Amino acid sequence: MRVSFHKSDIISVENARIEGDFVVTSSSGIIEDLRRAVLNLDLDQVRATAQEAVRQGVDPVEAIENGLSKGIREIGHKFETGEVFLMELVLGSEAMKAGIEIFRPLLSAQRMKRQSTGTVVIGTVRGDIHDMGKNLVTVMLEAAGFEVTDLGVDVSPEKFVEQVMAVKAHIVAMSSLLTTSAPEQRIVMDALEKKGIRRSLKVAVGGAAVTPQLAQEMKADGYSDNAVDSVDIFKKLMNS
Ligand code: B12
Repeated sequence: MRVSFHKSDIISVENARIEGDFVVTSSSGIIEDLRRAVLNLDLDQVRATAQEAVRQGVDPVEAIENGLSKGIREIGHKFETGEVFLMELVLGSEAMKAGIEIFRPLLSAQRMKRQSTGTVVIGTVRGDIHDMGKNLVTVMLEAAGFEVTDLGVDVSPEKFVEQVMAVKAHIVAMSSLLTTSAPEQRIVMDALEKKGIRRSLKVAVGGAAVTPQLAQEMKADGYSDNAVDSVDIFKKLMNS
């Protein structure tokens, strides 16, 4: 929502900007500040803005998806075009993590109120160490009541299969951000097939290296390009 006031009417407004003669305040202002703070690689600013967002009661999911995540993706784009280097990528991800840590208690609090929705084993596939998207999906699933075993990053197909069997998972979820690691998802599915358990569970894939087409080709049961939709998709998978 965007609301404008004439400058003369304003005594004090949180989260407002001057545009010409008007002061514009919007609930998305602080979210935009979060995006910018990540983009500026400014850890302190990210923390301060995230704390302010919590204080103002901004939806943590929106703040993460439309603020922090947008910032880090823009850095990724700049990395791709050679405008920034690996160091900036690292610093940007540190800034994003710092922000997520501030919102995490709010997301975890939602989890306390719910009953178990299903059991999920999640991990980033072998050869890939990107974990922020996976962590976000994990936090969101937990907040929605799923019991999640997070295997971390660089997870071998054997480890996926072992854990799926150990916790009798309903869904196995794999994240991949590198084009070189995306084929690993298929390898895990083949390993599940070999063990005879592929049909008794659902497979969800995601991460920047996965497209809807790729997910379809590898016969995954679910795909999403964001943590919010992932929850709906996982709930649907539980009922299918
Ligand atoms: C941050 C980052 C890093 C950080 C990772 C820190 C960390 N702890 O994760 C660091 C600096 C370590 C890093 C390293 C590298 N990176 Co990097 N990195 C990124 C960057 C900028 C952002 C990734 C991110 O965190 N996004 C924010 C999160 C929230 O979004 P997300 O991961 O997409 O996740 C969302 C959805 O995809 C979905 N989702 C994710 N997983 C799953 C799983 C399931 C089951 C579901 C349903 C949904 C889902 O929900 C999430 C939440 O909304 C991307 C650029 C990009 N556009 O993705 C490059 C990028 C992925 N990296 C890239 C590269 C090349 C590398 C390096 C090889 C660089 C190097 N020369 O060393 C190394 C790889 C090391 C390795 N072996 O893995 C390339 C990959 C290119 C390619 N096509 O393969 C990218 C695309 C940058 C680019 N444009 O060139 N990287």
